[in-house]
Amino acid sequence: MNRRIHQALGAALMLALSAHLALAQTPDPLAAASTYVNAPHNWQLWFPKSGSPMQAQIDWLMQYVLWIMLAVVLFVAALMAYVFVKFNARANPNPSHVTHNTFIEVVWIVIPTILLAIIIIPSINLIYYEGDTSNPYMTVTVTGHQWYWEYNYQAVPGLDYTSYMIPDDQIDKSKGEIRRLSVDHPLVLPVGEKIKFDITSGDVLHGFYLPSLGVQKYAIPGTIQTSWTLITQPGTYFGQCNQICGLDHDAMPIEIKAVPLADYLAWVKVAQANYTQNNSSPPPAGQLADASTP
Ligand SMILES: [Cu+2]
Repeated sequence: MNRRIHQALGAALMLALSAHLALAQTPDPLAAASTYVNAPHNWQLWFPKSGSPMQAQIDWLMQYVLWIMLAVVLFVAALMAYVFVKFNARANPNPSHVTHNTFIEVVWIVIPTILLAIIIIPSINLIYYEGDTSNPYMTVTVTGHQWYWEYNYQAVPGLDYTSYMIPDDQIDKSKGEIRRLSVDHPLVLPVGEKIKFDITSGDVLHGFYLPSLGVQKYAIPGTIQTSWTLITQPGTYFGQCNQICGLDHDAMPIEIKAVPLADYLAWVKVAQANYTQNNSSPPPAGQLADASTP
């Protein structure tokens, strides 16, 4: 008897507790994005830590070419040092009159050709990889304005909002905001999905530049440039407008909150209520991906 009462009491307590928790926790769909912050830091060298396969490949190619270049520079510097020491007028007063050496001439054509070939093959592969915007999960139209960004989620009716830098005197460091980088409404994207960007401008040239994701495209009035990304890890990523676009060019950073797909879909519902003018019910989750692309 006692045991039954205990069980019933325990069950009632658990029920009350879970109901209380459900009420107390209004889950923030963007919470996962604050677990990892990919931001530039003072005295940074090399590229930022890559957040997408494209940036990982760009970083790899940069270092691959860099080491080849270093080897060439060291080899040429050593040859020149050898010539300066061995064949200067004092050390070698009677110079040789040889003007041709077929073997050396073949070598200095063939070796640079091989070097160029081993650089150009991964370069062209990467160019094609960067240009392949086919079959995205979703497409966002990015429009540069003087001086803010506008994001339009093509597959979510009415989801179109602007993103302004938070002014220096309103930065709240306790919320993890970063001066000159954090914005009022970040671009929210799902991780692990291919995202296409249609990049354009409403006024002058801007640049949509996301260093840690390997995206850099000019935003040009009257035309659309495309790029894409696939963010591998939930987190906050930053970019900048990198075309001198006028007085407040420095005040149009890009902030991306990358979250798991389920959180992204939850955010879309919140965003539709807040960022769109028509508060109609959101489409089913399956329709949030591009319907237009095959
Ligand atoms: Cu700009």
